[in-house]
Amino acid sequence: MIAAAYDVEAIRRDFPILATRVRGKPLVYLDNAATTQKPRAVLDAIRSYYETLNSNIHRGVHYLSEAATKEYELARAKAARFINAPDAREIVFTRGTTESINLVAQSFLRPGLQPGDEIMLTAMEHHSNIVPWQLLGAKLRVVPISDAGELQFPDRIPPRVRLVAVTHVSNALGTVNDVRRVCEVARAHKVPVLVDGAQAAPHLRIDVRALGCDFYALSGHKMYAPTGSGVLWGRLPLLEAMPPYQGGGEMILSVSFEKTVYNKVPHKFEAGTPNIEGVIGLGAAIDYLSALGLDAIAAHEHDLLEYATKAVSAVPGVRIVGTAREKAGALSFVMEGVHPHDIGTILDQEGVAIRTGHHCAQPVMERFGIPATARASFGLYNARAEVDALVRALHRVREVFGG
Ligand code: 7TS
Repeated sequence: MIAAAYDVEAIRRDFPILATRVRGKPLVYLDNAATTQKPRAVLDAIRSYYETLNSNIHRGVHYLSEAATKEYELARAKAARFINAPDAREIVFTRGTTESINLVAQSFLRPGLQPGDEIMLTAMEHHSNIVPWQLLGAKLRVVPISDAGELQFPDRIPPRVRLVAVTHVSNALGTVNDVRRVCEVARAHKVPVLVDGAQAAPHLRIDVRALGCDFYALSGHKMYAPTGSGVLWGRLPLLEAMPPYQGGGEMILSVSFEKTVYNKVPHKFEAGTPNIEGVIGLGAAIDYLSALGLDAIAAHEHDLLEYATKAVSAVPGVRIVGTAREKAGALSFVMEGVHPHDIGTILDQEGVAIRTGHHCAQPVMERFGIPATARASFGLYNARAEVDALVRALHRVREVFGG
């Protein structure tokens, strides 16, 4: 049985920071959608890189440079396997989802964009899947969501739409979107699809081939890897046809003042010295996730989310925001008569870390007619006892606010 083999207490010991005490109480870290903690395997990989391999990659003929290059490229192969990409050259290392989306906006969409062209996105996007398209001056066509927070994706795509940009999992609602269906509809209209996988990659097994998308963006730091590491996956012919995003070293084959020849994919998109230790750390995080198994992680987190949904809903005055049938990772809620920031502050006194605010998804707040929510978000190391601590702390909030 997968569930029996999933030993959350043993897993917790892999994460040194989880032993932290906050104001004399054990840390209950439920802000994983913002960033996840790092296992010792990732911390060790970074340290080992600096102690045994540190040098610049792709350019040296000496031992260290070759060894570091090998590790860096090994991480690319691991990332490709992790999302079932057909070819490791389709993995572009970026500093995260935000940069991945901006790269597609500037390099894929900007050339050839005509006045009146549209981008189709959804009412549950994070700002980083809205603003890069606005920077292009493109018209946004917004797919609505239901009161439960489910996507109401149409069967047809209007003729001026040049790209569909959709989040796989909503950071504010926890909704898991049926991205496969979105891609099917888009393909029938020959419109490419970019998937924002920032909140999906830590929780679900990602298979870009099965999804049928054209671009997939993710952030390392949300999947137990260092900050400043991330991936843009794109179909090879698309990447090959795209101009470089930034100019500099590494992305060229030859440079003269008359003519510069760009390097091949993916190096064409990795100008300058990259975040070598971040990428190597991402490789270690992928190993760690793969060893636990994405299906086992998903099953554990699903159990936790169901348990939390029941327990949090039972606190007087609490209303869950986002009640889609398919959810992962995040539980957003509001409490009658209490501002979410006050919930967050009182929870912090109890050692419970959650996020409060609009979660960089202001259109979602507008859709539900609220300024903000409190959000508990779960990771592979969270335990039911931590949900109990959250609920105890929420009762404390009620006491303080006289409920
Ligand atoms: N897309 C989604 C769906 C996200 O949740 C986030 C970050 C991003 C993109 C941007 O990722 P980055 O790594 O490039 O910053 N979301 C959150 C959050 O929910 N709380 O803090 C950051």
